[in-house]
Amino acid sequence: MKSWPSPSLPDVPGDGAPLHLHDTSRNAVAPVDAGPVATMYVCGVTPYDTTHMGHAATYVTFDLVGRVLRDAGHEVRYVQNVTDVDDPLFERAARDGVDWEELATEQIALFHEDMTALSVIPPTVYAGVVESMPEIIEAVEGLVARGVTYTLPVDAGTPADEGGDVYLDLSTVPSFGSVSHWSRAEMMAVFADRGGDPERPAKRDALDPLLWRAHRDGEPAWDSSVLGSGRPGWHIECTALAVEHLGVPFDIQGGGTDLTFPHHEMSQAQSDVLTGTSPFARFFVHQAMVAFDGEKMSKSKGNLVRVSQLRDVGVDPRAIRLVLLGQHYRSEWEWTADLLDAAEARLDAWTRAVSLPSGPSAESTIASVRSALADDLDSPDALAAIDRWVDHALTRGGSDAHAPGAIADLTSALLGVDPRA
Ligand code: 5CA
Ligand code: ZN
Repeated sequence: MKSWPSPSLPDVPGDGAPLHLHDTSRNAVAPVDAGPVATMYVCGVTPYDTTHMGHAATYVTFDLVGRVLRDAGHEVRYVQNVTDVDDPLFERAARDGVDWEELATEQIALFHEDMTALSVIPPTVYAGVVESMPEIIEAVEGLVARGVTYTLPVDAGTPADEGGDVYLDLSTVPSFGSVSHWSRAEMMAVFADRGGDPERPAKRDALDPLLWRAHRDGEPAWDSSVLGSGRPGWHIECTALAVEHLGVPFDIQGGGTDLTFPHHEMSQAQSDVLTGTSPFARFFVHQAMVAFDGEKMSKSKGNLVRVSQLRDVGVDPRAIRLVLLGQHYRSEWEWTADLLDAAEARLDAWTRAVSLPSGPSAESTIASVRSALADDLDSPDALAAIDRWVDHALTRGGSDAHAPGAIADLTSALLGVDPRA
């Protein structure tokens, strides 16, 4: 699938520091230690009600990861999916009386406009489910061939050998639980809300994930000679795309904390039995939830602030990006109008300072920004370092004629904000 245009990435003199990130599966901050090509998979949108500030926070966080890795000398191979086949998309299309494919197409275009406005570097591979169906079907068939699945009839009267719903048998996966480390009670508490079907009769384990859903009237379906007609479950989409486009284990699996369980736990479980290799990813990195009106911002609750709504009323997308960067990715926070006002004032000060003919030396600021970001993406600390240079430039001035341009290049390359007017 076509993605969006890349922002310009100026050179910053010297080398960035090696990136350290928090890994959910170890519950610790550790050096990423990637090879020359760092590999990252970030879970993409289900294309409806996009792009809200929670989505934007997630994609800006992993954009920052990519920028820091590039600055430290790595090439970045970045895969992102689009969940353009799944129940929530079909349900929204049915509710609104629109065609699901049209809804997806329109929302994907809006997401691209928002990502472009927010200066997010596009992924190397950007893949939807519809266009990736052969690889996804091959992954489900591979699991069936390994004998780790079982099939339930669509209704009790249909024999299972006429095609049915295929589940992964989690008892065949020794590593299950090693991403989230949640107790069974914790898993059961969220499973149904997060796309699972614990109540389905005859499942061997209530938590077994659906790999293939046999065709039902009114639902789109694809053909497989092994599985019959149907469509893939949610988690296998990301397993198949990561295995296909990165290979396992890859360096960083990203997404919001709402994906820790079941999505990333199941993605790894499926990959481990499919490939015979564990783990799925060396780091599982999770963006904390962004709230609005006192609750997690979510499509199902409808408490959304969309990037496009703010753009439509003339808000500078650089100010939106500065709001997002002003929060550490591992802290939950709530969107407010005051945060946007403060970010607009910050952007204005940065613009005035980088427009000066000279300023104080940029050298120590470059070093501070690099070390803040390498330390588990401390973007608030990086912004504070820029603020100190800006404050100095505006109040006391400086004699370095290269410094204003060097600071603008620094914020453009590492933070994705070009303050030049
Ligand atoms: N298509 C799946 C992933 S395979 C999905 O979760 N789509 S989504 O549209 O619901 O979310 C897209 C991304 O935004 C996911 O990484 C999700 O974890 C993240 N996200 C959703 N809501 C929030 C929020 N309130 N705060 C932070 N991140 C969020
Ligand atoms: Zn995913």
